[in-house]
Amino acid sequence: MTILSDQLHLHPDQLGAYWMPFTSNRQFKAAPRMIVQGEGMYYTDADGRKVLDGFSGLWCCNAGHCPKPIVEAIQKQAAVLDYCAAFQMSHPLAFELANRIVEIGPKGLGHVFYANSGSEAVDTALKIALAYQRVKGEASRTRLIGRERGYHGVGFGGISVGGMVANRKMFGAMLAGVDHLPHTHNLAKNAYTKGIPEHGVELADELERLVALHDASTIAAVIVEPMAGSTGVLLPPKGYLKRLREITKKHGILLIFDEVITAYGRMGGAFASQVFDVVPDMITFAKGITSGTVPMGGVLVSDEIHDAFMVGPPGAVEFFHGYTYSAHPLACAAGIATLQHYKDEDLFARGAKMGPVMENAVHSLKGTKHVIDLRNYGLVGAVELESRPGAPGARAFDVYLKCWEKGVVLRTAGDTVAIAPSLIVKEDEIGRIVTTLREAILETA
Ligand code: PXG
Repeated sequence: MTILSDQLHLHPDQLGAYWMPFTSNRQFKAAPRMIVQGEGMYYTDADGRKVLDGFSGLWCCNAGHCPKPIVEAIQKQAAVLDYCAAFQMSHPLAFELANRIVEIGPKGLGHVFYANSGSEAVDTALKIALAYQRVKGEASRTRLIGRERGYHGVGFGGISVGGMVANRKMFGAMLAGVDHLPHTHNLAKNAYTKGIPEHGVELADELERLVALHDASTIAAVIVEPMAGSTGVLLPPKGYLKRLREITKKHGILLIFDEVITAYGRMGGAFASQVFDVVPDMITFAKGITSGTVPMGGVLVSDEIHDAFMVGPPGAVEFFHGYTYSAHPLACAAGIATLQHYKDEDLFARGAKMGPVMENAVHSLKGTKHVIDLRNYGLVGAVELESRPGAPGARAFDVYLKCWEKGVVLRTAGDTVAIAPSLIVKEDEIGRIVTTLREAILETA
């Protein structure tokens, strides 16, 4: 059936062709939540209703929806250079954006390898890690270490090092030689912590146990999210990331921070690495680099790793990896305009300034029915609800649907409801998000 592009209300028969990702397709298609426009903090749905976006799209629209300078840069670029081959040739915007990313990143990470999503960025970083160990003459270092409850996208590399059972169990053996650190979520000790939890630094020492088991000479890299987002906003215990850095360094193991969510203002700075003062060997990014406007991802790589590849005959390809759309001109134009916009509007500082507002608002939910924990850092809040017996995630999803009906969109991870508004959010909007959430929780069985 042909659908007219200006048709807002689709017939149920028209909904079947699109198999939606990470979605309860039948639930959605019975009562679609169809968005037709975005502006600032708000979506407009197909009924013309304004919905407050409390989740920056999916942790990505850090500058809000359709910011004018970014929109204009994309429009302009589309008419000037639509595409240019990514291999053995390039265009100036790719270099300009790389320089800008390096400029705001941690010292010593001087190179950018582009991808088109967080998943591709993760697989790229894992491949760089393996190839680096090999070019350095340590080809026995083939193991990759992830963490339970980690999310690193949906490529085979990402699900292998990831630690979410639903994302792994259907897909066979995945990558060989992967092991996992324990997750750091500890309600018994850290419930209702404001900011960084006090207990759990010793969980980083589990890496020593894995080294003792496998031997350092077999381990290429460790990958963790500085703050695990998708599995329910799990913050690093005090001293944990520093300890991981010390242990990886001691054993010649690379440390990769997956900053797909935490980069570009979410934690109150350009990268969580800077906010937490721990410099890894590589950082993966995506989402906020273009404020969600055009797909883009990438890996920020240390000089040491990059330089190790720059050997051999000058005409040789140094790294056999890349995508047709690596450094796509539209994405680069969007990225440059986005970083400029963050700077012009001082949005990282604005996000940091709103952090205490988020903290107070989220922790005001203490004592509300079903609530068993409240967490926050930067412009992120999380409300963990007690699961219904035998139905994990169901209660939070009901709350999500009630919030949608009330005109606020959030996101669930299991029975945790996550809040992550754009960096442009105002105090009263944070207030409205939390008030709506409280009402929705109280109305939920
Ligand atoms: N790494 C991390 C840390 C992520 O959060 C990815 C990799 C994969 O990115 P792509 O662009 O391939 O999707 C992500 C993505 C949620 C949610 O509800 C989180 C993500 C995506 C969609 C929903 O928390 N993170």
